[in-house]
Amino acid sequence: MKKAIKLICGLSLFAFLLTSCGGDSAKNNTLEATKKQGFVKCGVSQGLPGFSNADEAGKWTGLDVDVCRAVAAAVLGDSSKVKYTPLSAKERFTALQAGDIDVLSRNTTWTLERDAGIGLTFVGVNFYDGQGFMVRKSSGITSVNGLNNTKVCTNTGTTTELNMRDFFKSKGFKYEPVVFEKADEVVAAYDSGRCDTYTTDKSGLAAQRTKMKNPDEHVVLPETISKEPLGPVVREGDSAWEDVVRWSLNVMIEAEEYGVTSKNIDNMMSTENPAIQRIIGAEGSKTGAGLGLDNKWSYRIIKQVGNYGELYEKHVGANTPIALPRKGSANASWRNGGALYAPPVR
Ligand SMILES: N[C@@H](CCC(=O)N[C@@H](CS)C(=O)NCC(=O)O)C(=O)O
Repeated sequence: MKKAIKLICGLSLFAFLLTSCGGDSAKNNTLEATKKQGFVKCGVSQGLPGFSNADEAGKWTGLDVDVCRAVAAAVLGDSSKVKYTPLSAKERFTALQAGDIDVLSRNTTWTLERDAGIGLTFVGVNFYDGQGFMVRKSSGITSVNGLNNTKVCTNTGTTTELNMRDFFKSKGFKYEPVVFEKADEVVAAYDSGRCDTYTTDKSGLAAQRTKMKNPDEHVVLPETISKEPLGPVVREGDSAWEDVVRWSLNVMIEAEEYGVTSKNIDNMMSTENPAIQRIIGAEGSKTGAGLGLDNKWSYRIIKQVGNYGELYEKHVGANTPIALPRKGSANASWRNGGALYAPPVR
């Protein structure tokens, strides 16, 4: 009798596992689900120029947007096959956990707790950043050491909020946090004078400054108080999808390192250099097999989206309103003294 009960329990547990796994198959096999649905479900910000921002016609552009475009080019053959979901900082992780999006590419800092503690996985870094403070020039503040007894505007659900606490505590400074969920509310509050300072990632400060009434009236203080490696995130436990997103990013970084651009890739098809042959998916290269893709996945990314350097210049480089200097920063290639370093495509 006991044996029979055990058997029944065992069988029903097995059946339960089968059905519950089956029910979640779209979330566990995102690559196949994406091929079927025909678009990449991409979580972006609610509007951060240079990173993820929609124009009046609803067209999304930016360095973070291009990660999703690259995945779409690799998996679906067309970088435009992306459905964008704008998310606040607070909403972003639950949207990914719930399967509302399959890639979160939204100025998100890679931290231990986020990577190891909430069922998510960071696949790399597409922008090395750090937290800073903006003040009105008229305040006369020229360093973070002048921030005692200030009102500080920032976003909730961010590393910014946590670093802000650590910073003021470590300095022994008094401050009053003024916190909002939506970034536009933070900008509006600071711009209208409700706060003495606005703190976020330095890239975010440069981007949000473009939305202010008089951008020239503000200055970003020189100090950087934290490390904010920003990168794309996927759900934990779906390694096929994780690999596709990771290598879509890596190949854009490698392409720059080997001088392959969206403009010259077609002329490079006859190259004799084996490393370049692999990066561009030239005849005989087999990089797609392990990813569950064809061997032209990387060609399409570089041709349709571009290499990392092209994207950087287009979205946040010196000739854009964001104007984030790359030279001398961690975002320079490791060959030029930066931290940008992709594992080899081979
Ligand atoms: N990198 C930080 C901060 C990210 C963050 O949400 N920053 C705000 C301020 S720049 C933002 O993205 N705003 C744009 C938006 O919410 O649309 C994090 O991952 O927590």
